[in-house]
Amino acid sequence: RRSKTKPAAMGTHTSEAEKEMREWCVALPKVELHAHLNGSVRNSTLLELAKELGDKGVIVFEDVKGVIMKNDRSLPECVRLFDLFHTLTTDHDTVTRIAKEVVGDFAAENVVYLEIRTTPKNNEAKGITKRSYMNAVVKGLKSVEDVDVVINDEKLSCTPMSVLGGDTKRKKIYVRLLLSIDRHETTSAALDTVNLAMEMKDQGVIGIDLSGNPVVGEWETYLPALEHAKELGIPTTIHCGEVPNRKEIQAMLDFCPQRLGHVCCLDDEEWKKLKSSVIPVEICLTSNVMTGGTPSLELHHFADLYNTKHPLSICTDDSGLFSTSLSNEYYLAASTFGLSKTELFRLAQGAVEFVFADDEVKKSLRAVFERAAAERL
Ligand code: 6MZ
Repeated sequence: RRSKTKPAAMGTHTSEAEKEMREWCVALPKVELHAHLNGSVRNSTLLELAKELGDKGVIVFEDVKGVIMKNDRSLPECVRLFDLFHTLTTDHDTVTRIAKEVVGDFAAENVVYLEIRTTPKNNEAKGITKRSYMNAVVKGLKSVEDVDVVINDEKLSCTPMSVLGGDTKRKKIYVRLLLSIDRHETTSAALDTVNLAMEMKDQGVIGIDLSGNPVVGEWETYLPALEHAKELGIPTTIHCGEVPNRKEIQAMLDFCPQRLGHVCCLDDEEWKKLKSSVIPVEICLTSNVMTGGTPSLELHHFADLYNTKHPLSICTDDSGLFSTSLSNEYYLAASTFGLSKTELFRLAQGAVEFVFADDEVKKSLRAVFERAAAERL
């Protein structure tokens, strides 16, 4: 295994300067485009859920506690961990609870627009269908109490954007949902997910993601569903190149999704192709270091993409799993690559152009950043 520098230990600022910069990164309005619901659950919630299942004898709490609290995981370990997470979270009430908490956590650090992605799951034994799973997620978004959550355009019309991201006591956040196709799924299951996305358009569902264990499955299995999404006008984002896979990476670039996630293991030719495609990339610094997609933060491909002005957006991937936050990811970009506040601000602002939401939402978000610029810079 390659040696790693833990992102949390990085930083060139003195502690006072670091503190000030960290606070600035929290205050900065931010757009989150790559966050998996079950990867963003608080450790405290996972532990509480594990304790309940431990008391019922379903799992051995002490074993699970050790796994949840372990840091520094390889990609295969992460994938296995998700099976455990799903055991803990997959019932309707818990799905509602975690959706509510995750949105609240992002809003608390001044995320003004959040695209949260999750894999709709059938679980016959628990009476769960893909549709009922998603209804539980939407219920969670609607039950956030201390933050105004804007999940569709109707609500938008009665939500004055003048207060979004501003200094009012009550925070507001746009939330949109992406339905993930898991790489374990069959073509028919993947098509079901795309059709469900279409059915739930008026409930904040806005796009399709392809994710899951990158060494499992074949591109040809998901292609019909991704093409169906394209025909229906549903935007797609694809996990690409988490592990080297020439044929698949080429096919993904040829498919031309609206966005790509990760792009860690590209060779020179794929790199050229990506850059000429100008497809925006969702950058997940901590995640890529933790899972070994990149050898260290300093060697992360962010620097190259940033220097060549490739469209990108800083994201968390799995803030719970990797003990990070979007503010921390911005801080790491600054401390590792020497970005100034102005450059960080432009990065955050630039992400508005890659959201899947419509032009009205974009317009409002642009105004949020303009106001923030007038106030802070
Ligand atoms: C690939 C990932 C991932 O959908 O149950 N997921 N897929 N690479 C990653 N990088 C570390 N992180 C998360 O959220 C958890 C699911 O998201 C995908 C995996 O399929 C995982 O099971 P949901 O809400």
